[in-house]
Amino acid sequence: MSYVDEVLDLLVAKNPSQPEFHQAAKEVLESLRVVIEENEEEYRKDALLERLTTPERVILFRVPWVDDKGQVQVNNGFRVQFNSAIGPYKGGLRFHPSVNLGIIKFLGFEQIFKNSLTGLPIGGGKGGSDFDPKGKSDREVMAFCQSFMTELNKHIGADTDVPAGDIGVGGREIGYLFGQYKRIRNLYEGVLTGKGLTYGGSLARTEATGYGLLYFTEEMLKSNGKDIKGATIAVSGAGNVAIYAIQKAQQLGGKPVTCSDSTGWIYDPEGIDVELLKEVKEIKRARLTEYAAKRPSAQYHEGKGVWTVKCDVALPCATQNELDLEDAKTLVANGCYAVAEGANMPTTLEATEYLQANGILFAPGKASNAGGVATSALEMSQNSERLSWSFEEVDQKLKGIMVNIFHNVDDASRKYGMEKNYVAGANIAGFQKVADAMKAQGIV
Ligand code: NDP
Ligand code: 2IT
Repeated sequence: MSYVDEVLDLLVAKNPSQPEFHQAAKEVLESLRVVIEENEEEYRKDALLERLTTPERVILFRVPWVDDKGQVQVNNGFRVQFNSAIGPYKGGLRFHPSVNLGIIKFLGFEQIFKNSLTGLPIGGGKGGSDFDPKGKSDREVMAFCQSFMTELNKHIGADTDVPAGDIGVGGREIGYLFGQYKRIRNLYEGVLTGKGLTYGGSLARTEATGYGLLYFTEEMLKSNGKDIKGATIAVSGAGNVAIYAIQKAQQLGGKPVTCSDSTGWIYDPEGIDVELLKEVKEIKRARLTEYAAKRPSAQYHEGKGVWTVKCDVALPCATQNELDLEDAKTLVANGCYAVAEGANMPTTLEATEYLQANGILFAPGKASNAGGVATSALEMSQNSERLSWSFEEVDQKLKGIMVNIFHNVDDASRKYGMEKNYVAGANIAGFQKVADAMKAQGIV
């Protein structure tokens, strides 16, 4: 049996009930087959793939907090410190009821390669909780964040592990988490990114994932003789990534016509009104029905459906496995020519294969959504030198990083004879730096 197959079998046996982790590992290891086969015996002897797929450390903890009625609530807390070969662990925190160890492991595993692709010195990690911030008062969110950090602070630090936001964790949560870290550790340091601008945050970090997605997409389209200008774009999600993807798409001359949340979706043929969307989602934390109520051109539908809208480019920006084989068939039938992932692993493996087999340009999240974590690393740099760069400076660096990632991914796919397979290109390009660093550091 090939080394890749051995490791995949072992991984499934050793990590039961973690389908998302299996999915992420399968996609990466399948891509790496060509690289591993060049030197299979050495990789096997060093157990490089077993080490790569086993987290360096997994921290599980209880998060007790008191709700507004005086009732004690208990949630699970997680931090997976996956790989520190190329830098301190770096990756977001997700607060969502669906969070479990398998979800955090899939996200932490993806983060290793994504962070490597940025070219910056950051290792891979991820964390979170099954806490649901929806419908909670500010005081409840603060109580939860303080309890979460009361445990997490023991395991993180500006040169050890630097968390940030993800689903359900935005500026409000990062503020409460930072305050509690500082209070307990008596340290004012860049232990979190995505901080507010008055206490060490970076300009353009809020916009970075969505903007970066569009910079990557623009470069990918350009290199394939297409243009974002004039393209009709279907976007899913209505959170941090989706909002700033829509904004940058409009700035580049594209026309995003959809967005969605966990209960329904909007089709707005005149183009999404970003200011209204921000007001509904960032300020009021309300449902998309409020967007439709204020926008005569918008149609609101319950449930799932953005991929049924005819589009040139699709940008899934909500959550994992939100674009399945049926959706992929609909997109192809409707003439869509590019799919770029803003979310982490939003496309199922079957859907990805179908899109690629039908000649759709497909950008995997670990490459196309790397702008968020890249700008987090820029926030770390600014914190270290105790300076703040201008919006334009950060944005220019972000753009340069995304354009570079596209070309590194494209070059890797060509080098291994898989031209335009950006999934393989991203996995191979991300792997190489991490594998070299792991080899150099011995058996640890
Ligand atoms: P947010 O919490 O800001 O937004 C998530 C959006 O997706 C919300 O509109 C949410 O709906 C919607 N959604 C629909 N279905 C689900 C579901 N089953 N689970 C969770 N959300 C759902 O998160 P982000 O925009 O930050 O993250 C979106 C995706 O992008 C995630 O996959 C994340 O891992 C990834 N990502 C985020 C980065 C960042 O910097 N924030 C960086 C790179 C990737 P509702 O409004 O009803 O909650
Ligand atoms: O998935 C991701 O890359 C993020 N949620 C951002 C991580 C970070 O450290 O900024």
